[in-house]
Amino acid sequence: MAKATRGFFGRRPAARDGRLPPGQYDVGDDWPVLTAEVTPKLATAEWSFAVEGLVEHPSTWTWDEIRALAPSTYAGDIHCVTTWSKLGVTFGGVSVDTLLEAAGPLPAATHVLASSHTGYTTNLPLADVTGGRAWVAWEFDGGPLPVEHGGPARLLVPHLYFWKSAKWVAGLRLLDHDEAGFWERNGYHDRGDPWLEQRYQGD
Ligand SMILES: Nc1nc2c(c(=O)[nH]1)N[C@H]1C(S)=C(S)[C@@H](COP(=O)(O)O)O[C@H]1N2
Ligand SMILES: [Mo]
Repeated sequence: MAKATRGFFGRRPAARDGRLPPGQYDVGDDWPVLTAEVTPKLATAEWSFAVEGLVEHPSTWTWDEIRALAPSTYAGDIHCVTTWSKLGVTFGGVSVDTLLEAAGPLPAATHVLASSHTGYTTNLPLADVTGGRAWVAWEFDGGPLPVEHGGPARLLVPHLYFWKSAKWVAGLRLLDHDEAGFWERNGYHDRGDPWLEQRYQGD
């Protein structure tokens, strides 16, 4: 028996998808739901989005007003700190840049505190929600964003762990300091970069 064939039929480890950050696995078609509070049933007529705090023009958009803004889409991946990633998804909505352009951040603004209509909060450096890297999203893969995933609309900051993407988002408050949100007060990292595995405070 030729020695050279040995191992040819053996199992090779599957190549790891380069889109997966360290410690993450691909959920495929599943989309786990992670919600700390009771899922709210928000009619679009009750929904609004506000940009306030350190801005020149505090601004609020109704559902119809925000949907009339220039549309923007994200096509890529999302990563939850509980180690699942979902690859090759598409979200539609408006770029946070468009909303901040209208409100006019003051030079002192360095951070934002995002809040939900349910009271959930999460903090981010202002630089992480500007430069085409953050959205208020109401479409997923061409359909309306399901309510359990934050519909009518959620924040989407896909380059950070998904807890930064507040579901049922109500607005952004611009601050001159970092202010911990819900999970951050409970031990999660202030920034949450999945490529640096910034899962917990101190990582
Ligand atoms: N309002 C609100 N937003 C939230 C959460 C939450 O509990 N409440 N969980 C966060 C976490 S930990 C994750 S991983 C994602 C989960 O979004 P999904 O349920 O659509 O997968 O939403 C984030 N946004
Ligand atoms: Mo999460």
